[in-house]
Amino acid sequence: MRFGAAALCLCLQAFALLPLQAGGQLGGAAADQVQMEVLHAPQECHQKSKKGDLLNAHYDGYLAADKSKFYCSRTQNKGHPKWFVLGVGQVIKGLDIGMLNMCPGEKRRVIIPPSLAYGLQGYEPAKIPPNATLIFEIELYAITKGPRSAEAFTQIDLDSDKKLSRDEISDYLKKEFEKDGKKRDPSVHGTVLVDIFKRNDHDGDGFISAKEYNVYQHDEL
Ligand SMILES: [Ca+2]
Ligand SMILES: [Ca+2]
Repeated sequence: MRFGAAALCLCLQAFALLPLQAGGQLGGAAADQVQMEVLHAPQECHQKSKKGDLLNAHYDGYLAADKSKFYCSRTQNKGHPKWFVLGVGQVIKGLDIGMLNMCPGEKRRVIIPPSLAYGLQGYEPAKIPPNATLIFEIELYAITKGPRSAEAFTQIDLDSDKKLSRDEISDYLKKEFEKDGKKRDPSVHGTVLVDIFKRNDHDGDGFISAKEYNVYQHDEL
């Protein structure tokens, strides 16, 4: 990974979580590098994102060619930041690479070659043309242990009844937010909590079961 060369220092904002699309053809060396530029680094960083972590982030995506914006997470899902697991192919490869070792509160610009994005085919639903280099601007809000972690589940499940209540997750979030010491609008807590249930409480019973929580791997709980 190289940090931003020249070019592309326009006032771009970028970063998108679109469904992974096949078609990226991995080819030569330099053309397959993700370039990153830290736009804002928090004063303190107690934790850096790693593969398998569950990240909460906002992002905008731009086409490098004409700087047009093709995606903005802030205009979706009532402005709630997106949740996704890093490094498992939930996002395009370039983002799985470009969001590694990131601190909560950090803003980063990532430039992704087509081979690590939507390749020669492009991605029509998002109006991404063939062979497009993409630019994302990412703001990372929170890092939590990913859903693969049985340890994370038992940590949150204070009464050990093998399901996570709203209060338990609320407590957990409070602690996570305290850890990075970042000032947040009080509404963020509620917003994140609602998001978690929306994404995980599939049967709508108000609890996140071990099975619901452990979406990506089923052999740990
Ligand atoms: Ca519980
Ligand atoms: Ca449930």
